[in-house]
Amino acid sequence: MQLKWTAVALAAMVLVACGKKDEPAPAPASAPAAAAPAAAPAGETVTVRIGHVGPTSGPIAHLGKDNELGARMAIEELNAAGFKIGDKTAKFELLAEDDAADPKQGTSVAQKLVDSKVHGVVGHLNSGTTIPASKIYSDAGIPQISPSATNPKYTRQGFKTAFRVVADDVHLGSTLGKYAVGELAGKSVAVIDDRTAYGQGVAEEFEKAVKAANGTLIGHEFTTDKSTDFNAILTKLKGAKPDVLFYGGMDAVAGPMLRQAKQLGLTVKFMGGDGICTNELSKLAGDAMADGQVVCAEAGGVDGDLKPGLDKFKTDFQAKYNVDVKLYAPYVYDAVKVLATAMQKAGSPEPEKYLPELAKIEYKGITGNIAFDEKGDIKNGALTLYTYKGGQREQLAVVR
Ligand code: ABU
Repeated sequence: MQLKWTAVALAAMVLVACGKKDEPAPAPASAPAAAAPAAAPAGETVTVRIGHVGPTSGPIAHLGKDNELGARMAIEELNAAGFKIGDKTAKFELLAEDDAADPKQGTSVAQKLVDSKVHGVVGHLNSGTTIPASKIYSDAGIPQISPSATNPKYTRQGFKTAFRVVADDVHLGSTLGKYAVGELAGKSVAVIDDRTAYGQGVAEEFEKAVKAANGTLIGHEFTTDKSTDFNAILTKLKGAKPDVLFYGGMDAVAGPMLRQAKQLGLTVKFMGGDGICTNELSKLAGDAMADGQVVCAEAGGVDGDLKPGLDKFKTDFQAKYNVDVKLYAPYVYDAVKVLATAMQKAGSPEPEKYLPELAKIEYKGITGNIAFDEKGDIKNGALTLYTYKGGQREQLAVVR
């Protein structure tokens, strides 16, 4: 059944998540000596090592650096606040690693973090690195929260240590597929994917939804996450006269693809998942992106009462690092705070002690209310649909 994307329907889909507010508790000003006979000596600290992994080199280094800054911001705040775990002041250390979006490098740096005895990991950014790395963290019993990897397999391996604070590709692909047919009148749809775990997965979910909505798939071509020349596949697809072209991949490839599509006269509606849904896309596409031509979805989002908190984070981030949030920095920031809060609840940063608290956390973050289902996926995850006007991302709707 086609989904009608009227304002009323969209509004009905927007849910205000209800979760218990569970901010990290501030450090107490002082503790009465009589009430804490077993307390550690005043000023005692506990070092907490948080690993972060993303591609800070290669074509999507801008996204890896965005994520890493989100982690730095959270850790600096926790340290400045004198965050307490048990009766000790926690000193958080960030161990930041670059996996270059490469699965082999991803497992190599995952093992390095395990060897460094990290207490928790936020990352990786890509599904193709997150999934193989998750076995290494699971074997070591180290909790991992991905702030951006959306392939469903990550949380479907039975690992008790794997968590995700964004929606997955089933949600992304199915929502975008319905939108393509229902709202963009995309009766004939073409698809390109980059053959990564993310690109292939989100494209497959998109195709399923298009077919379920009685759209017709008129072609599916392939590229890679490092390709720069798309003329052959775009020319082939142009001959089939699609209404909509969906790209499963990241913004670094989607931008040049949009340029080459325009040069070839292929001026179709262009769609993609969260990987293309950045402000960087308009820079990468140059003048090839017409207003309203591109529709994409971020795998999270807030509206209503929660929106000012996220907007403030983005303003503070810009002021602190002199760079705009690219995509998932707020989700990384929340993921670090979630780990810290679980440690505080357990009174210990040791993974085996705080993992049960993490599994049942209810945390009110800047990206919304965070609680996990039995697989480790965020409960009631949101998506935010965007288009671009004047080169700027413009929100269409938050949907669940
Ligand atoms: N979710 C888009 C980017 C990361 C990934 O899943 O590969």
